[in-house]
Amino acid sequence: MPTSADLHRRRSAAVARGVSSMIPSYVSHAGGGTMTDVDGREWVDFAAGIAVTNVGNAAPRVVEAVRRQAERFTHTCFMIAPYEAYVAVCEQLAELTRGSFEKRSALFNSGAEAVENAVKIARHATGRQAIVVFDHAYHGRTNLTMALTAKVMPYKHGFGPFAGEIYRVPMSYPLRDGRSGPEAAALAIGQIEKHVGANNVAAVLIEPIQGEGGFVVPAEGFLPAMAAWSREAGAVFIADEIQTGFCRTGAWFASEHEGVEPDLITTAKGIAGGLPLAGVTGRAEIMDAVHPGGLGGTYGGNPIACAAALAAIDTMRELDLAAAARRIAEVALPRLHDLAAKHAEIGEVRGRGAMLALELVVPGETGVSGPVPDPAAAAAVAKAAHELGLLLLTCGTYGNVIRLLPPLVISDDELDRGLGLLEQAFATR
Ligand code: PLZ
Repeated sequence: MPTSADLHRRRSAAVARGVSSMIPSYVSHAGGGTMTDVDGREWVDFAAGIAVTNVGNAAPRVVEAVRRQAERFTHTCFMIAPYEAYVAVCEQLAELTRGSFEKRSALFNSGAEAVENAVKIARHATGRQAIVVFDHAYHGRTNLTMALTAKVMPYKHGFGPFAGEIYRVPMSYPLRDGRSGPEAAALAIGQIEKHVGANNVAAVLIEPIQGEGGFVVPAEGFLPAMAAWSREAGAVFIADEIQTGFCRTGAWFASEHEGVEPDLITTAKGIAGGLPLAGVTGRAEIMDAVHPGGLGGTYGGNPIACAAALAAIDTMRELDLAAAARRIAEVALPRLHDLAAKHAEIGEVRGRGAMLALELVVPGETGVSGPVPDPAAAAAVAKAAHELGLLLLTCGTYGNVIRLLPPLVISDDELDRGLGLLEQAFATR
């Protein structure tokens, strides 16, 4: 097998520079809570491929389902010749998402594509154009979703012009705005009414816990207030659960924690154990407002990806991975709080279930938007972690947040090892 160094040389001559990788090691195999590189080194996985392999990498049921489906047929295009697995995934999405109303789903390939389609559907159903998004939001890298995404570097820099009729309002960010949920919602709503007008809003689009933007958990009451305002305004309330979905936060979907029933929800990542699949699910009258043939794509709801999703969902049910995510929080949070007590640069420990974060700041310094972010410290901790064999990601508008996203099937021993490496990374960086 070629070494990582060999592969890196080949890569430099063949792969575009714009596509970068966090670590210089190439993967050989992965499963449970670990990944092994081609040089034979084992890593503890606190990344899960950015919240994708919730059921673990190469999860046995997923592997078997993929193999079986690949042997029967690999592709027909659902718009040409339909098949059961697509229908079954849509049935599962209706069952697993909140709300006792009639639901419909459509399947796509990536998170960004799901978000684009949710926007298309909301605009079509309401006959309105304006889309409200939030500070620190991340919704993808396609042209429309770049416009919906807040952060310029690296996502938007030099890639404009961007799509129109997108309006950004402040997000509830307890560490930085000090506002209660209802206060933060009042501020956002005031701006929408002033700058957009309630009657022009097609959709309010929000991540119930922001992912790339910094694992920002809005203050209690913010999401319900935004959902209620949306309903009142006749706008579609869309929860982007692409990163938070499929048991990640200790529930099937993060909007459940505050009893919010989104009109539409976008899913991807964890849905199919690593195969590319995404969905838009929601109220039948909104979804079905679109004319036949108005939604689609060559690969959307590919049969192998759908088979993988059904197996992944089975696994989540049978192993009760929502409970596993809550248990990861129970084990990790005390350790993270202890770490924060030792390292003054940890300004906040936050998150839900197996979506946990440490926000790093300059101790004792406050700027216009709260504690001064320390992205250099986050980068140094991540680098030290990588040297120690821990796959650890950063995130945040300011790049100063360390995030923990282990596969939900990580063993107690692997979790303990990973947390130990994180502690060591803080001590040695
Ligand atoms: N919505 C909430 O988290 C993807 C992006 C990583 P795609 N997040 C990881 C990167 O740098 O590209 C994401 C998300 C939320 C939408 C998306 C987009 O999903 O499957 O990457 O298109």
